[in-house]
Amino acid sequence: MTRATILVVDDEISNIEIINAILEDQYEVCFAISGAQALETMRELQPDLVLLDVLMPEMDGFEVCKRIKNDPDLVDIPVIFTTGLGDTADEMRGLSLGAIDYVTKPIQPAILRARVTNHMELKSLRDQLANLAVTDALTGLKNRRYLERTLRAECARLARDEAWLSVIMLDIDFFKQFNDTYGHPAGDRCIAMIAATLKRVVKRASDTPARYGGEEFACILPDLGPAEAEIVAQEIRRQVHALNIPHIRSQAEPYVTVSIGVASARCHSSIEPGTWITFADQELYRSKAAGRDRVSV
Ligand code: GH3
Ligand code: MG
Ligand code: MG
Ligand code: MG
Repeated sequence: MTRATILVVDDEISNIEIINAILEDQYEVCFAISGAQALETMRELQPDLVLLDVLMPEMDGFEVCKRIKNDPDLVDIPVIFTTGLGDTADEMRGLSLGAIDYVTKPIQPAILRARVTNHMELKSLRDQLANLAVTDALTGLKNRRYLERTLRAECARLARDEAWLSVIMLDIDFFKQFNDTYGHPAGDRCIAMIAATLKRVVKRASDTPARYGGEEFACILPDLGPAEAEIVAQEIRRQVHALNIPHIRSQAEPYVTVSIGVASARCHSSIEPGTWITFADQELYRSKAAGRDRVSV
């Protein structure tokens, strides 16, 4: 297991050294000596926890915390203030800004270690929960919730350069008959095998393959136009066919096949993210109507 990363922010090197000595045997400790450097390092490293000094020149810890809590990329990283300011009002202020804890200097090593351990456990549970909420249990693929969230984010990102975005929708052919013939557990195994095929083919880090619903899948393919997305879709279709999962009651082939619809457009702030799903669905319907086991773009 990789060790959790803690960012220590303090304008005094001696403080960083003290905290580092307390935590370095258990954690990956990195540091920043100003608020601006802290924000930059957080974006780069996405640490699991931040220990934040309050009194610093230029940008103080309260301001850094405010910015962290207003930044969607940083908001989930827990902040613990470590400060010489021992007053109740300061502590109240720190906690009201969204910090999860407040530790006063001089630091008691055992106390700091214990608090950090507790917060790390909570963070890990929170991460697991967040991951479960967007993961499909049968296939391990991302679920529809994640797909829709990612589609919105990608549309906004790609709209800045009016870049291409393609969405693939995929539905298993004659799957009701498959379940009727081979049973529901075999149907589940079939869904899992198709999901594995999808993961194999759709593998760029920027791609999002997902289970959209029961026996329907979708993929978000940033920066791909219609011709390139069609190649991906054909490869998925071909590889599913090549699994040679028997399906004697399929009216297309004696194997399990899939029909695919592809929607491609250059992103623009005036185009609703849902439009890609609607159009990919229409193309999917055309593939079904034309005989199944095919791709429409
Ligand atoms: P078509 O070729 O037109 O798609 O025909 P179809 O029979 O596949 O029709 P449809 O897509 O409407 O079928 C959905 C079927 O998929 C119905 C349902 O029993 C089955 N199904 C949906 N989710 C699951 C699942 O999680 N496991 C299993 N085994 N079957 C599922
Ligand atoms: Mg200071
Ligand atoms: Mg369906
Ligand atoms: Mg189907």
